[in-house]
Amino acid sequence: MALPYCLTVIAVFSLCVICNNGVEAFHEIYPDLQSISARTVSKIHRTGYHFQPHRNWINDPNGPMYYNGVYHLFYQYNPKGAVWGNIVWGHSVSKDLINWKELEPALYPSKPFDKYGCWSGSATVLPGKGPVILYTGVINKHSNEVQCYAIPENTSDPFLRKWIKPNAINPIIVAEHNMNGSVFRDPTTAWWSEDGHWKMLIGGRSKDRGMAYLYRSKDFVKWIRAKHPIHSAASTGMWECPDFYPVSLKGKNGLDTSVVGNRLNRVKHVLKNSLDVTRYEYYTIGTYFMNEDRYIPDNTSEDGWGGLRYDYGNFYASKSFFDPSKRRRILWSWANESDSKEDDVKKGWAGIQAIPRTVWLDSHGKQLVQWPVEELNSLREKEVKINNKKLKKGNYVEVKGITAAQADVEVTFSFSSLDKAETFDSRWVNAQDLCAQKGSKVEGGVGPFGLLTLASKNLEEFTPVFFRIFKAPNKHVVLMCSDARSSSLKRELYKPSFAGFVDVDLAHKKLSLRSLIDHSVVESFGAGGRTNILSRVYPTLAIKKNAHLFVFNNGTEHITVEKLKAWSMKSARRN
Ligand code: DQQ
Repeated sequence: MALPYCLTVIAVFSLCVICNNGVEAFHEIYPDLQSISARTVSKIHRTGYHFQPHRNWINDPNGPMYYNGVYHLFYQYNPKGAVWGNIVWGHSVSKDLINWKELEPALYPSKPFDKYGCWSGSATVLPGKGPVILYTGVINKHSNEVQCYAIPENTSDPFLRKWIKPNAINPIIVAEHNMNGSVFRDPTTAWWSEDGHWKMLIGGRSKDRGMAYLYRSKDFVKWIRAKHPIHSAASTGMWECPDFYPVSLKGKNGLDTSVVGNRLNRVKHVLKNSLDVTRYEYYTIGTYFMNEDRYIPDNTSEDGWGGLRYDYGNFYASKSFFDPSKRRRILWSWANESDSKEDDVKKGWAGIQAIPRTVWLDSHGKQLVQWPVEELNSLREKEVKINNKKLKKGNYVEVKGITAAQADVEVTFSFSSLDKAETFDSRWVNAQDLCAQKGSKVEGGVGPFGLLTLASKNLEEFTPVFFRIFKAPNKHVVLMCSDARSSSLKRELYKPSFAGFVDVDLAHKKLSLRSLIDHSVVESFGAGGRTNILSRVYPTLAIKKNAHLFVFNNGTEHITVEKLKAWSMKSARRN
């Protein structure tokens, strides 16, 4: 890591501990707002098909699982207000991952070991026994964390409504005297190891070194910590919500968390950490050495701030699970608001979940690929198409005939040459800075071209999602942006120019893009899900029927909209 960058990380890290009032627990705390519930829930920016509860605050997805034909999604939830606090495990169930039924909270503070909060955790389905939830209980005001165990009261209740926390065994894990118990949380789904143990990870930190502790158990109740963490990385700060799972080297099928196939060279492992310091996540792909209790990232996978990200936008505290009914691994994530706390209190709600994504290893084995679960397509209606439409520099073409505020659009762009690509400056290492410098209106060679989502009629407001192609000495560099800077006329909003580079083969001179547009969220998948960006935006004009969708090109090279399909999206049932 270059020295100035390293110093910035240390500075940000120290600052965060200070600005969190010494409580190293990340979420901003507004004691006065925690228990204020709005009388009415504002609908303007509420989503039509992204998951959110009927009111109040949510954050991390917890314990997603499929059990007896039902998908369960739990989530960190404040039942009393629209800011973080009073945290319980909200609970919703679904048959298709899209339409949900909201139930009573599954876990709420009720015991000395979780009196100050039931924080994040995971579910493991024990063969022949049923699901067990491991979660973090907070035992005092200083945010001291222990790990707790909960099981369904009645496994034959199809919705597993009630959960019990046996007194005799809880808490099942406490931090040892040489560990910092206020940075010790978020147990993963456990996996069964050939050496006769269940194993799972807990996120932590030692000084500013992020780490994932490994614990093992024969009976799921008595857990012993391995001598060393399964993995750690210097200067990354607290690792929240670690996730660890196998991916197949061939094909898109997901694998059960207990599959270990390194020896046969069929399986790689993924370790994801959510970095508390900056509130973004990164993952590595590597090898799990079961007997040594170690995970080592491949040398093609950067381990730290510059690492690969599931999503280069607003996407945090994600968690995956294996869905045995369709043999796929599914990824959930929290997308926070970007408006002010005061706005959230007025709205009466805050936080959504990204659309669940199927995740698999790319055929070259160096990165993951993600795509919205196929069930989402059941909400599509009213399809419109554009084929072979040429876009010259400065052309904006409206995609008419759909509800542009609640839509799904898939488009493939092509170009006949890359000769006009702008020269790439090797100092441009930060995609987000580059996107801020070269926004959608800044003329380029090949690109910027893409979609203008949630646009007002005269483009006073719009969120462009676009590509720009550069020429580096031995390759082309593709930048993908989802730029919120012009998304709203309202000023007091966080409007980042989110961006990521796309590792894609341009031999066919084509690039594809899919955007899920849903009132205050634009969730985009570049090049078939190789680079993804979720933006939260709050238009004031481009709302409901006044929202428009365009394709555009502001590069000198002509771009062809080879094939575009867009759909109005029905609303999901959520109660
Ligand atoms: N949110 C939870 C913690 C977790 C954090 C508390 C991540 O368990 O570390 O609501 O957003």
